[in-house]
Amino acid sequence: MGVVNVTPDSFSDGGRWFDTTAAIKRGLDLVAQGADLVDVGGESTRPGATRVDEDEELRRVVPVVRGLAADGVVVSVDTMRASVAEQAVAAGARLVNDVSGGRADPRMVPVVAGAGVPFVVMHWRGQSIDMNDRAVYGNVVTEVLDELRAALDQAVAGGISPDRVVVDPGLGFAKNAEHDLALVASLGRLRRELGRPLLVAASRKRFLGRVLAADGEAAPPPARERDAATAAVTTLAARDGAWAVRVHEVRASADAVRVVRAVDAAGEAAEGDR
Ligand code: PMM
Repeated sequence: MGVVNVTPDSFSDGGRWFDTTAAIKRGLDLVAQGADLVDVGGESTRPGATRVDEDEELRRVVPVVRGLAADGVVVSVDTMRASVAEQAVAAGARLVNDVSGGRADPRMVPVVAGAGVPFVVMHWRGQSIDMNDRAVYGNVVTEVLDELRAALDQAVAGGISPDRVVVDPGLGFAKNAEHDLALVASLGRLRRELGRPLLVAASRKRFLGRVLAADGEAAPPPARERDAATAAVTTLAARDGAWAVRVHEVRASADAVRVVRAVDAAGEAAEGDR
């Protein structure tokens, strides 16, 4: 899943694809790099971000979704607003990715249920403005599992078919670097225990900057220099059977997935020979 943030202020690529034509071109580039789907969002969720208003979000997102869908791209819409999800689906989006897992807008679950499209339910503890204050866990893996299961149950109770729900641990959302690393170490467990396809969105996130800075106590590299680190997480996610990874640069991650697949196939063939 390639990312197109139609925002002036996303932490990793804010402002780069802010006009409609540039954003559509970026989406097509990501497909050329190997993306199977493109996630279009118009609201930054970086820690401390304040919310964009609804009209502005619609203005940013809908024409990009329409343009990419018209070019045959499978588009997901990254939004916490039911109205944006609704209009994006009408413009051709085939999946709704809601970082709040249906909690920010009470109309989201019924709208997605009515549209009959897949729904990404992410682990979320509240809006970005103060989410770092909620990064408090006894055991991050079991708590994220329990809270994700509750959000999944709520989506299903609201009419979304269970086989249309994708789950996501929400790396960096109300989590510090240690929490994110513990969750990455437990992707296989999350997938098995939740029994749903798993989306992993580590791309360029703070915890990777922290890991890269840890040697020699240097400052973290800027977000755009974290793509190799992102591909490392993609390798782990692919090994753990993730359904998709959400990334800003697709090529390295698509290659990583191909290598994991080839190694797994070779491993199975070798097992068969024994
Ligand atoms: N992270 C961001 C935005 N959308 N969607 C899902 N499902 N999971 C995530 O972890 C997620 C997301 C924030 O990252 P960005 O600003 O680099 O897009």
